[in-house]
Amino acid sequence: MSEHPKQLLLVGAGAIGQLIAHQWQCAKLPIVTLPRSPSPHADFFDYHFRDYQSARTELCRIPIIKDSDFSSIQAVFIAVKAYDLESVFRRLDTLGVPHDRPIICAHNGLVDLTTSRPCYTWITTHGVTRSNRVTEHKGLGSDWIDARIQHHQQLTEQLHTAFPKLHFDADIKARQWQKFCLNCVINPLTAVNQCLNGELLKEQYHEQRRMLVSELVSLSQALGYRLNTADLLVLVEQVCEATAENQSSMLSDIKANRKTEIKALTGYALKKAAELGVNLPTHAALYHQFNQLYLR
Ligand code: KPL
Repeated sequence: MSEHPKQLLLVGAGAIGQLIAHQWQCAKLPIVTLPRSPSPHADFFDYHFRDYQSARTELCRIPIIKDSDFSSIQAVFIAVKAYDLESVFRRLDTLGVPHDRPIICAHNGLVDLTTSRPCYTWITTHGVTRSNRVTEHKGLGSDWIDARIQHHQQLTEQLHTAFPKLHFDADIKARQWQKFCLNCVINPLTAVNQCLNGELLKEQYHEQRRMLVSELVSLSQALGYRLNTADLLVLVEQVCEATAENQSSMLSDIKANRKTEIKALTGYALKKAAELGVNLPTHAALYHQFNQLYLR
């Protein structure tokens, strides 16, 4: 067993996972990945990555973890879709990933997950799109992590090295809720209108954007989050602007015929609203429209 485990195990090498891996590898920090389905002959997971505003596409590779050697893992970064989260935790248990290893979870939407593992939420507003096998960092956003992770000293140092602008957030739940709200506006709207994030700034979406935001503020207040319509509206617009050239993850999922996170976003908001007796008619209508278009 290695005395000083320091590798990061990436589970979910999709668009966000590759962005994380790329930054980690640029900082020359060790990373391995666990593919969805193990292939006994592959030693590496290869990906093509184009950095923000770069004209060059790089071929990058992440070693695939072998022989259940999980003692060398110091932390796990999970970048899978919300609906896959539970099965990833079951897999970590089955594979014997030590229970004390910190787990960083970066997913859109909200899931009520129960685990005794030390979990830390990661929030990102970067825009990353995958098309024609190239992952492109198209929108410059920000990253936040649960400040409690700073108990893990070595990992924290690595995080500082790989992500110099990472925010350590003492109220990550509020940040996660805020991100949830903006994804509940941007993702389904771009999906049903088949448009890039920046197009939502057009006048034709103004009223719907405002209604979606104001209903989310009612729900937020019922849940005890301090949000107001004007601030949330500005935030949504800022993210649309910063990721204007990006195709939202939900529209990317639809185009690639993948399952979407609609249930963990609008579905979750509607469920919570029903429990609390809050009305979300604009979200309900958008959910209905989404399901009419895409439910297979
Ligand atoms: O999180 C995103 C997503 O697409 O899921 C945003 C921030 C909206 C960027 O596209």
